[in-house]
This record gives sequence, structure tokens and C-alpha cells, in this order.
Amino acid sequence: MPPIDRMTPDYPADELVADYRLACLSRALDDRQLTLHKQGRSYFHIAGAGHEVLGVALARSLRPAYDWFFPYYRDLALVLALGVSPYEVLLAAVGSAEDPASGGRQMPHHFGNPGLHIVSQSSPTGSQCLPAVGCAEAGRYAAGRDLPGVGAHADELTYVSLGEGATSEGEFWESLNTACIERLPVVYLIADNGYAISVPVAEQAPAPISSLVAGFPQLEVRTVDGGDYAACRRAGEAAAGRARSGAGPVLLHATVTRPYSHSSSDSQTRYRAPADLAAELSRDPLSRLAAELASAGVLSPDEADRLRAEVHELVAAEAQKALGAARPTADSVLTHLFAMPSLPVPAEPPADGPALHLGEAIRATLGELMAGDERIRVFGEDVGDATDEALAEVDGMGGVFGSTQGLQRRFGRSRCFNTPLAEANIVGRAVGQAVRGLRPAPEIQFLDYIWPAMQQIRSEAATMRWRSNGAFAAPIVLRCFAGGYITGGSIWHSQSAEAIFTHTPGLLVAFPSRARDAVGLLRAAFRHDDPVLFFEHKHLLRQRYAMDPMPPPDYVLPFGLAACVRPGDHVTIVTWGAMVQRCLLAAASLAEEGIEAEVLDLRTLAPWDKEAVAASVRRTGRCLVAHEDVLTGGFGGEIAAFVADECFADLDAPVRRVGALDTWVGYDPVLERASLPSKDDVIAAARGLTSY
Ligand SMILES: Cc1ncc(C[n+]2csc(CCOP(=O)(O)OP(=O)(O)O)c2C)c(N)n1
Ligand SMILES: [Mg+2]
Repeated sequence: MPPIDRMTPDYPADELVADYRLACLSRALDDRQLTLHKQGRSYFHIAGAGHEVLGVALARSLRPAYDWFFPYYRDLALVLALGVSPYEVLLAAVGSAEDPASGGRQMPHHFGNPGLHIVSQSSPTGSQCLPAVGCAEAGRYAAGRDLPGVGAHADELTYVSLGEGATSEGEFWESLNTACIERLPVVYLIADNGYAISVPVAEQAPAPISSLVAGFPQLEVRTVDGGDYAACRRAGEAAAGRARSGAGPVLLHATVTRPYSHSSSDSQTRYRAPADLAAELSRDPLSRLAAELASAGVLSPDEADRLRAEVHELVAAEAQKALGAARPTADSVLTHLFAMPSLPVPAEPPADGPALHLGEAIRATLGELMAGDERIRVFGEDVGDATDEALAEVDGMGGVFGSTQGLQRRFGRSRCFNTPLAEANIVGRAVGQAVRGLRPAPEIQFLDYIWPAMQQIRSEAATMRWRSNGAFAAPIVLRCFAGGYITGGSIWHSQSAEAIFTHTPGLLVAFPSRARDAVGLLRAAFRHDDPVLFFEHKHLLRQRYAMDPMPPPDYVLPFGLAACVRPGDHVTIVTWGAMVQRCLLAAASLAEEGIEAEVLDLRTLAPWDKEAVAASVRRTGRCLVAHEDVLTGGFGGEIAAFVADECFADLDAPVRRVGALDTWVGYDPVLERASLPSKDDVIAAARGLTSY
């Protein structure tokens, strides 16, 4: 067809008709899903209505299976234009096991399609922004490098979309920070429909988002009427052009409508005045585009009616098909939490050779692993060495504990680098890089400051495999300094808090107590295809008793394997981290009283070695769990419950726990000692158990 003039001068008529059809298809899918919901045949719906013209117009400048996409739940029209089929959308609506986005695990319109490069989306609003930035930086890193399993294009872009409400989330701003510093090819779409559920935009932010972001010098900001097809296409072309050129990120602020309620659980008549709703309908983008196409002579009103009827029928037929598709089975709810590698149990490493501190051993292992795998990148606060100018004259920083010292010097800035002081930024970017096939190894400087990253750890990284039904994974080795007994550490340099993380399905947790185990577990961590939280206990980093010779390169310690660090027949003490040494000292004292304690160092907490604990308790008949974390809700409760359940018949005494008092660690050593568990606490508890 020839190009048409009037409002859409540069675009061939067949493209205009195809896009109008897709926009109608999107609306028809919303309407059908709302019907299914009313009929009780689907359980939730959140519509793309009002955002359709924007979506189809932008998609014209995007390349499925080439660019990368982090869409919002209102991006139905956009993902249809990228190649998601109506049938797939309906499979998600009815919760089918065949839904390629999540196999019936996620709410509808949480898009995901590895073939098209649509990354599985979670529900927390705004949390997609940092992974999107990580994805873009992975693309830049991988382009031109020959990395196994990591494809990239020099002119690819990453699209990320959110509502105006979600721009209030800090993660959005953290992502802009890095997108701008690194001049990454990210296209942000802010689809501003004026409301975040019931909250009008004036209560959301002090100015329109396009004004608020004006201070980022590297960000190109464009505003566009999201109901104006030609304007959206032009904005998309300009945004994609800039991103592909390498000039930096773009933010499109598009005004759109929300003719339907926020979701099937909402009724907007409760908070929007009738006149407001009527005005919304008068600006409906589908009617606008139809009128425009009619006046341009591209599509008559009759033809538009026919086309709408056609897509309506198509959607009805696809819905019927989807209703007949397989549902997930109950037992499948446990699949795709992890993909555990099968690692052989290694032989004991030789005990001779120069011994390394635990911290030195970690540094050596990171260097060894980075040398062997270009996909590994180490980053975090202060983990780099120094500026290029200073590097020749200084030793280099390498983290506040020196565990990454020399890695930037050895491997360059692209492999080991500082991030902004923002923990969500650190972990979120790792998620995006991991999705692309890199092996990011972010560092959290102190566990006490991990909390801003919690959403990225728990909602993004840990859920990635499960929520996408195995289509995506987030293999990240998140190293984190934890623990107390450091004298003067006070509240915010002394926490353990491992139980908060073992409570997260999909997250692996390692907590080594000595150099040899740290090396073996760190090597194993990089063999996993899922996120690992790797605790490095600050007190242990330089302890003589935690030193070991560097184990040989094939010493890879599988997760879930406890070590019996002292055999004994009278009581089993289950422990990990800095408590291992305290328990060993306690066991030595107990032996003088004739009590032989067996000490098990769990080494990893997710998974943890239930068999080893059960086998030991079977022999000793008594179990004490000792950990540094506070007692209430500590991981010891989990172990005690397991032993009570599984070893009840073997027990001669109740299961007892030793942990920190349910308070914080104080700065004064008197306060620190009063709250953290000691060797004497372990002795007293073990003695008590053997008196039964
Ligand atoms: C972190 C988080 N907080 C709250 C919610 C609940 N919630 C879902 S959508 C939404 C409003 C989002 O508004 P906006 O970003 O403007 O997108 P829109 O729905 O208007 O397209 C809220 C509060 C959520 N999903 N995630
Ligand atoms: Mg909104």
C-alpha cells in the first residue's frame, strides 16, 4: 500500500491497519479475560486498555529476539506486537501449565518469553528497572566477547516500562543513576495514566516525571501523547535510534488513559468522578486511531467494524482452546525452585602447604575463578582498587576487608568495579546480568546494610526460576560480610540474620567457618545456576584457627554437606560460622568432665545436611543447636523442629538451642558479650542436656 498523508504521513497503510488490528486484539483479549473472570474461569485480570496504541507504535522500533524487554503488566499490546500470541495470553489467564510465561504460577500479564527476550516479570512495581539496567550492561559487556551461552549485539537496546506511580520507587531512581553513569542503551517508558490504583498523580509526585528526571545530563527525555499513533512511532524511532547509537538512555513519558478499573479486584467508580470517567472514554486511543485511519482513507468505519468483529471471534475461539489446556499438577509446585548441580564429594585436601586466612583464601579463589571464566564480574561498594591515575602509586582498596584487592588491577575495570552506594542497585544489576548468562558476583559490604537489596534478593533473584517455570534463572554469587564478635561493631556491623534468608525459597545460603571450606564452597557456588548468598564472617577473616592451605583446584565442596569437626557420643552440637570454634572450645572443656560432644559444622544452611544431623542424633540421643543469630526465629528453631519430628524416638533429652539474646549488639564490649552466645553458654546447655 502507498504511504498516506494527513496525521500519519510516513507510514505504509498496511502497517497502520496491522497495528490498529493488534490494538483491537489487545482490547478484545482484555474484554474476554474480564468475562472469563466474571464466569469464575480465571482468577484475576489487569488490563492493557488505554495503553494499546502506544504499545503497538513503539514496538515498530523494537526488535524481538534481539533487544531485551522488561515490560509492565499494561504492555499487552506491546508484547502482542513483539510476537506473543493471543493463545499464550489466554493460557496465562486460565492458569494453564502450558502458559509459556509461568506455567500457571504468575498472575496474567506478567509476561515472559525467552525466545522473544521478554524477561519474566515479577509483581513488585519498579523492581524491574535495576535488572533491566543489569541486562543492558551485560549486553554491552558481552558484545564483542566470545562468552559461552551469552549472545549480544552491539546495537541492542533494553526496554523497560512502568507506570507513573511506580516511578516513586527508589529502585527506579537507582536504575537511572547507573543507566546514566554508564550511558547504557536503556529505553524507559513511563506510561502515565494519571492513577496508581486510586492515587492520582498529583498525590504521587511533585511534578510530572519528565520534569523530575531533567537533572540527569545523560538522559534524553521525551514527552508524547500516548494516544497519538504517529507521535508515538516517531518517539519510539528517536528513542531507539539514540539507544542503539550508544549515546545513552532515553526516557519516554507518555500520557495514556485507563478506561478500565485498575484490575479485576478494583472498581474505579469508587474514587473517580463520573465526569472524569466520561472524559477518559472520549480520549480512547482505539477510537482515535480508527477515526484517523478513516479520515486518511486507510480504513473505513465498516472495515474497522469488520476487523474488530474478526479479532473478537479469534479471541473467543482461542479462549475456548485455552480453557481446555492442561492445568498444573499439585506436585509440580515444587519444581523449578533450584537446579542443583551434581557435584561429587571431594577427597580431603592435603593439610600441608602455606596456610591462608579465610579472607585471603576468598580473594585467591575469586582470582582463580575469574581467570577461568570471563563471565564472572565482581562489583559492589569499594570493591575496586583505585582510579586509573592512582593505581600505579597505591596498593588498591579491594573492599573494606580487602577480599577483592588486586582483582581490578589484574582483570581490568570491566571485571571488577565499584558501584554507587546503593544495595538494591548492586543486586538488581546482578539479576539482569545473570539473566543474560553472565556470572555476577556482587558484594554487600555489611549484612547490616543488605536490607535495601531485599526486594531484589527475595522478589527478583530467588523467584526467577520458579516464577518463570524454569525458563529463566538468576545465577548470582552474592558475597556478604556478616557477624559480630568484632569488638566495637555495634548494631550495624555485627548482625548475622541468616534465618531471614533461609526463609526464602529459591535462595541458597553458605556460611563457611574456615578457609578450606570457604574455597570449596565458593567454587561450588559458581557451579550453581541459582542465587547463592555467601556469608563471610568478619571475625573469621583473619583468625589463625580458620586458616588452611589452599586446597587443590578440583576441591569443590557440594552444598548441603555438614562436616563432623569433632566426634563424640554423648551429645550432638549443630552449629556454623563463628560458633564452630566456640563449640569446639566448649567440647574440649566438656571432655574434661567426661562429656564427649560431637560437633557438626553445617557449612551451608540452604540446603542443610539433615541426614548428617539425624545420623549423629541417632547415636548420641541428644541435640544442641548453637548459632550466633538471635534465638527467636533463628535457624536453630528449624533444626530443633526437624530433630523433634524425625529423631523423636532416638532422643533422651529435649532439643536445646543456644543463640544471641533477642536484642541488638552494643558498642561497649560488655554489651556485645552480654548479647552474643559464648563458649560458656554452650557448655552450660550441653551439660544440662547430658543430665537427663
Ligand atoms: C512494590 C509494590 N507495591 C505495591 C504494589 C501494589 N500495586 C500494584 S499496581 C499498583 C499501582 C501502580 O501504578 P502505576 O505504576 O501508575 O501503574 P498503572 O497500574 O497505573 O499502570 C500498586 C500500588 C505492588 N505490586 N508492588
Ligand atoms: Mg498509573
